[in-house]
Amino acid sequence: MAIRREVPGVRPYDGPAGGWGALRATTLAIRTQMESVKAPITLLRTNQPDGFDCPGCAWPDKEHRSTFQFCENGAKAVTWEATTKRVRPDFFASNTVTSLLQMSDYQLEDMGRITNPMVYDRPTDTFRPVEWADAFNRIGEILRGLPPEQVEFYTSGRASNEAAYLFQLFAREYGSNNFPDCSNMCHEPTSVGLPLSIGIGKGTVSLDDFDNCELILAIGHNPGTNHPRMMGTLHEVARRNVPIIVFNPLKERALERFADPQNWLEMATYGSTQIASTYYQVAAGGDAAALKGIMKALLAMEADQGDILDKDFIALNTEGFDAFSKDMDTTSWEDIEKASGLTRADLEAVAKLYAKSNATIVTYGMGVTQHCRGTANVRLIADLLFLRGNFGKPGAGICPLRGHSNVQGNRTVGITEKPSEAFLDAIENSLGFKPPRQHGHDAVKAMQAMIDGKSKALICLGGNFAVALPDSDQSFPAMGSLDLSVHIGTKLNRTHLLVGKETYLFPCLGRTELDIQANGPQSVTVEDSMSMVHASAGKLTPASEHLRSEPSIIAGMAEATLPNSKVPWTDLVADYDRIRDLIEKTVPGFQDFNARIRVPGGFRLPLPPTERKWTTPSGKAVFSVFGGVKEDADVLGGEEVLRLMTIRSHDQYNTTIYALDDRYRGVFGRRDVLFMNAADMDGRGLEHGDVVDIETIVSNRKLHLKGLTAIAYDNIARGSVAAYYPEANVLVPLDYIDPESGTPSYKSIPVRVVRAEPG
Ligand SMILES: Nc1nc2c(c(=O)[nH]1)N[C@H]1C(S)=C(S)[C@@H](COP(=O)(O)OP(=O)(O)OC[C@H]3O[C@@H](n4cnc5c(=O)[nH]c(N)nc54)[C@H](O)[C@@H]3O)O[C@H]1N2
Ligand SMILES: Nc1nc2c(c(=O)[nH]1)N[C@H]1C(S)=C(S)[C@@H](COP(=O)(O)OP(=O)(O)OC[C@H]3O[C@@H](n4cnc5c(=O)[nH]c(N)nc54)[C@H](O)[C@@H]3O)O[C@H]1N2
Ligand SMILES: [Mo]
Repeated sequence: MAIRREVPGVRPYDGPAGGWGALRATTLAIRTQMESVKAPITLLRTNQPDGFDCPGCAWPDKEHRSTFQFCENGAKAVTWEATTKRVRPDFFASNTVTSLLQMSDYQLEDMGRITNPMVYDRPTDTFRPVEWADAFNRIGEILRGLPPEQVEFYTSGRASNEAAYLFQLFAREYGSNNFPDCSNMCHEPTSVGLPLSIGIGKGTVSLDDFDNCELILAIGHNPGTNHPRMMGTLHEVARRNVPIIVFNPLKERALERFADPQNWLEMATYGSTQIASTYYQVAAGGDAAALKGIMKALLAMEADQGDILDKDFIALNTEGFDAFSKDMDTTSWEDIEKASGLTRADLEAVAKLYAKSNATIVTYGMGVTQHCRGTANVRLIADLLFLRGNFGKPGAGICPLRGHSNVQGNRTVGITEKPSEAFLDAIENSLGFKPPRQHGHDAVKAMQAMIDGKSKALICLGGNFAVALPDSDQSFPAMGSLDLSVHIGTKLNRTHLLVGKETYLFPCLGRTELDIQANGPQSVTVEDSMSMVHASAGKLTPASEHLRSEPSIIAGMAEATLPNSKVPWTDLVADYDRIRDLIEKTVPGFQDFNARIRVPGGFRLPLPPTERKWTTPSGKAVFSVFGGVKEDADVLGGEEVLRLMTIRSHDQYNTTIYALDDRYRGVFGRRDVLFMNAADMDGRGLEHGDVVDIETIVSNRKLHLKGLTAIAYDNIARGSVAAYYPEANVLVPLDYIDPESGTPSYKSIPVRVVRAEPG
């Protein structure tokens, strides 16, 4: 191979993931954000029985044990919130919003925690401090003047159960079911697809299942960065010699080799453990084809030798098998190979291993869900598991890796634009107001309504709404057309700065901070990826005396908006036990809620599939029919078309950028790169380090991103390219979504890549 030219900030990373590099990175995160005396104590309280839940990810902790689980990205999440840096009113006074908008989200958040409630002042183009009560009153006045269906209530998945529950009460008593939430951009295909297949939109495995599994298929997720505590689990599984088969267009280092910082021997010897037994670089968007290939091979083995499928399970528990297997018959190997980028032999080999395993877990993430057929993809995973009865037995099941630390809980307690009648009835009976029955907007629909001028106000419980959504060129201006925007947050981001006619910034307490209300210190609760609900109580002194808790801010707005409210807002905020009592009354599964969260580790919500009970309309688990192998129309298959995946670096938490490195992928100090396979570069006359322009080819609008540096990346599948989120969101069309779930196809955007025009 020709020697590649040097590209600044790009060099191969040869080590394992984890190990000493992770310890070094943690030290750096602490040094740049916190006083080093306070930091270790804070970190030791993460995920302890009486401490706070790590805001980093939704992977559970075994019994919330009392030893500190080292986790580099958990430490970054905690120190980022517990930072000593502050953004005070004098800062806002001396910086116009127009000037702040020139800064990146990284620079904005790195300035620290917001200390005071602020209101936008148009004549000076600055934010100025405002009294809480004045702000609430004005918001109430505006909301009372708007039709409720023109108001959007956004929830980011970090919000606690208590805050989310109050937020939906406020919106529903006001009269809106508009609940765009980050889950709509994330695991909505799980929330929509799994109920159709198994009766509930949640994963079915527990941590114990990982001790008993005989095979793991890991599809479309990057745990070394995004679910770092899962690496401890995978490390143990790999050391039991259990095969872990990975499907991912990118070779992610942590899935190849990982050194567990908890393992002193590995650390002392600079050793590491191989994680993936086999790594298949499936094409972006090719998972449906790959899954169908594995199942087609399995059905062929059954026809040949019998005893491959769990026929009792299929007969007793499922329906739809015949239509499903006919669909496998009519799907050709040629189509499967072309769409998946894998060979028939590869997929037959996986089928053989799968047939040998008595207990299989499939784990999956955004690589599966953020596609035009994300829901159908998720259902294929359930189908695969049905074939060998991998539900309701130890060591087996489905494991969606949730995103935000409480995104699953938010859904459980009522953040949904399509509430069930039963839930609305329970609200009506317990609270005495009539919630609206008409379904509302999800995230994409909310933004579309804002673009069309049909929605006039947006209230955000956390998050970075406009930046996280697709098509920034349309989404950003839509924010400016609002009559009212309100942001409850901890740090400044660009969505906050896209001011409407009136805009409020409400700084809130974070997870790590002490929350004292009328009846004393409060705790909140969260639900992890495995449906365990447990308490979280912050201990640190709040970043400023002016901060309020999320429940208290929501109650303040609600009281000011709804003078005749039936909800006892002040009482509820005085003691969060009372909010939990209401949750218990209105949401199934929370019996003795307050008693059960006082037990360390909390409790598990009911998961009927673990007992082979299927709460589908027919009472059976349901096979799906995918039809074909492609996720979108044929026109998109031309030779020059590449599939763009928008991904997270190792130094970011969604739109929060902690630093500019992506250590395991060998990118340092920059994010303006496009990962490309060398053969795809050759085919376009491109060289490593060339500056390129990218154009999306599925939109009526011209979506362009100019000036990324293309890097020849040996670890990416041919035909797939990758760039960082959120910089690449300008390329994602707002209407290029999975019609079943509404989730944008962030991971498979058909694009053309050309050398940048000089000048
Ligand atoms: N440190 C950190 N932790 C996080 C987050 C964070 O940003 N930073 N975000 C949180 C949130 S909200 C979420 S949702 C999760 C996200 O966690 P993940 O699900 O891991 O999300 P991503 O990093 O977006 O992408 C995952 C992987 O999908 C692969 N991929 C892309 N397209 C395809 C495809 O078509 N097929 C297959 N098989 N693979 C594909 C990419 O190569 C990448 O390795 O993490 C949560 N935890
Ligand atoms: N192109 C592309 N786009 C994507 C994705 C992708 O993979 N590719 N992923 C999508 C996914 S999976 C998700 S989940 C969304 C994420 O979308 P969001 O949830 O909207 O985004 P975040 O970046 O997590 O929000 C960060 C902000 O949350 C606020 N915050 C932090 N802590 C707290 C707190 O304790 N309380 C409150 N109230 N606020 C707090 C801070 O002000 C911070 O600026 O993005 C989606 N967008
Ligand atoms: Mo997410």
